[in-house]
Amino acid sequence: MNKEGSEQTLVLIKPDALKNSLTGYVISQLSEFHTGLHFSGAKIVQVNKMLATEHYAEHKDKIFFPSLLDYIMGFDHYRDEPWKRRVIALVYQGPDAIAKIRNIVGPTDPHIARENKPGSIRALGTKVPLKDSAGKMVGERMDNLIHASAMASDAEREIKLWFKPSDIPPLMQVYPIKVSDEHYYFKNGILFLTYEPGSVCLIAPGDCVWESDLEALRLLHKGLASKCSVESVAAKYLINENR
Ligand code: 3AN
Repeated sequence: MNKEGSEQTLVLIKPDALKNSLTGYVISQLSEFHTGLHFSGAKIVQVNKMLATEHYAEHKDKIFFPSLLDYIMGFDHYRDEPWKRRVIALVYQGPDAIAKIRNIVGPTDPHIARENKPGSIRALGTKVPLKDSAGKMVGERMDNLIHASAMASDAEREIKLWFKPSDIPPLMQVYPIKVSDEHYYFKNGILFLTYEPGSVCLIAPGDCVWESDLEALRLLHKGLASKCSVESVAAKYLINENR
């Protein structure tokens, strides 16, 4: 929460919403007129497996997890059009942003949304049967058009996963930032302080980064335990990078 008592929340307009041309509708439902909130970040993201896995980490043991990754990566809705596989990631900001947006978004399950919260965005979603290799139904996946952070700790984790500080205007930044005085390179899940052939430079000296990311990288590079994984820091620096 910032000085004016406002908070930020992450919204993802997912591939099923894009495919059904619901982007304008969703943004209109969440407009300042309806919510009193403001955009503080926006980007079009082709979601890779690392980002999808980190975003849905809490569901990694669920039966629907592999299917959930395919869904957010756009494989299901744009099977033959890989260039259309994207989500729109947005940060909304203002008093009670998390609760206000969740209220308009509605319940996770689109059938329950239709029953209990008609008019909510997810009431327009659907459920997809999941089958095993023998064709037996083993569960369902909820294609519910939109993701919205559920609570403050989720919002912080998710915004820091999808956005760098420089993606958000300085006067709207809520979470502490720090200037790095080190290089951090990343290759095959390993961090390096100096360039390794084939590695990607995530952070260079002078870059403004989330303070919590910098603390995590310092610990992880020393082989110590950290609150978050190296992938959860690296994922945002690899967004839309073609490697
Ligand atoms: P929400 O998106 O409402 O915060 P989460 O975080 O529990 O709900 O779930 C993330 C996503 O995982 C949902 N949007 C939905 O697509 C999928 N999901 C959650 N629970 C289930 C479930 N029981 N069966 C199938 N898919 C689910």
